[in-house]
Order: sequence, then structure tokens, then C-alpha cells
Amino acid sequence: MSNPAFKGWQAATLGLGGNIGDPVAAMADALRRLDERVDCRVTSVSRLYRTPPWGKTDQADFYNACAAVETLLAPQELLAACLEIERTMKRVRVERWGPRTIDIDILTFADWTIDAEHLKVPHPRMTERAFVLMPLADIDPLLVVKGETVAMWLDSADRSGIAVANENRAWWRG
Ligand code: A4P
Ligand code: MG
Repeated sequence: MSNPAFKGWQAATLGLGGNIGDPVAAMADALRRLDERVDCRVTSVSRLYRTPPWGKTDQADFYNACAAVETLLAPQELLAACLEIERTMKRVRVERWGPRTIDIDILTFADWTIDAEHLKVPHPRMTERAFVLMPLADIDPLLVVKGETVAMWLDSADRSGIAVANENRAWWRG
């Protein structure tokens, strides 16, 4: 364990998204890979959403979802595991906020605030993005992020154009 203060299973939330190739298959595969690890279990997954692109808008719609995990990994190790899965899915990183096969963000890690060069938790832009907040509210609307609940943040977010693509929260199980 890289963090000496760190003990036992911790709850974290992840945001997943993608808009090229078969993003739904890639997200499902990513969640199964995490769940297969002995040091990580997926405890809850949101419905699947189809969302208009945020930031760089001249690109295809995204699919987005969130997951709750429990993990023995330290935050940096969880990030490394997610980046390794992204690499395996052959994500093409061309431009910021541009098209991607899969992007996995750590949204929250226990109630920790992390401000490291390569890891910011809570994810800095999550509280303004309905494509994160809607799926996260499926999992835990009362989760407190930056002093407010997910439900409160969602109230003030712009949900226009976001649609549920799959109601079945077992969509990721192969
Ligand atoms: N990094 C820092 N903090 C974190 C964190 N909490 N979780 C670092 C994950 N990574 C974190 O990421 C660059 C680096 O961020 C990582 O290597 C890690 O060290 P990246 O994924 O290559 O960069 P990016 O994703 O292109 O930029 P950014 O700003 O992270 O983009 P976002 O915020 O992930 O947004 N529209 C819709 N509808 N749906 C989407 O899913 N996604 C994006 C990307 C834009 N528009 C979208 C969507
Ligand atoms: Mg990212």
C-alpha cells in the first residue's frame, strides 16, 4: 500500500464515458475488469445514459455511466488501474475533451480531498456536469461532494439532451 495511513476497503465512485467505437461494450468491459480484481469490487452501477458532448461540441454523442466501487487500492493505485484499463481498450488520446473510446474518472474517494499533480479528487468538474451527476444520483443522491449532495448539484445542472439509454442497471454484466 503506497499510503501508510490507508487501511482496509474504501468506497469510491467512478465516472465512465465514451463516444467512439462501441463505448457501451468498452465501459461494460472496464467495469467487469475492475470487478474481477481481488482488490476491487463493483458494488453498484447506474443506468446507462446517452449525452450530448460537453466542452468540445462538434463530436458524437457520448454514453455515460457511474459506478460505486469498494477497493483496497490507494487512490493513485486505483487511478493507475483505471488508466491501464483505458490503455487496454486502446483509447486514442488526441485532444482535450475530444472523442474517446473510454474515459474513466475517479469522482470521489471516501471523503478525501486530493490535490496531487496527476489526481484531483473530487473530480474538479463533476459538480457542474449533468452527464456525471445524473448517473451518480442513480447510485447515491445523498452523497456529499464539495459540501452539497449530488441531488442538490444536479438541481442546478443543465440536463438538456440527456436521455436514459438503458434502464437496466445490469447492462454491464456480460
Ligand atoms: N486526473 C486528475 N484527476 C483525475 C481524476 N479524478 N480521475 C488526471 C481521473 N484522472 C484524473 O486525463 C488526463 C489526466 O487527468 C489523467 O491521466 C490523470 O492523471 P485525460 O482523461 O487524458 O484528459 P481528458 O479526459 O481529456 O481531460 P479532462 O479534463 O479530464 O476531461 P474530462 O473532464 O474527463 O472530460 N461530454 C459528455 N457528454 N460526456 C463525457 O463523458 N467527457 C469529456 C472529458 C468531455 N466531454 C464529455 C465527456
Ligand atoms: Mg478524464
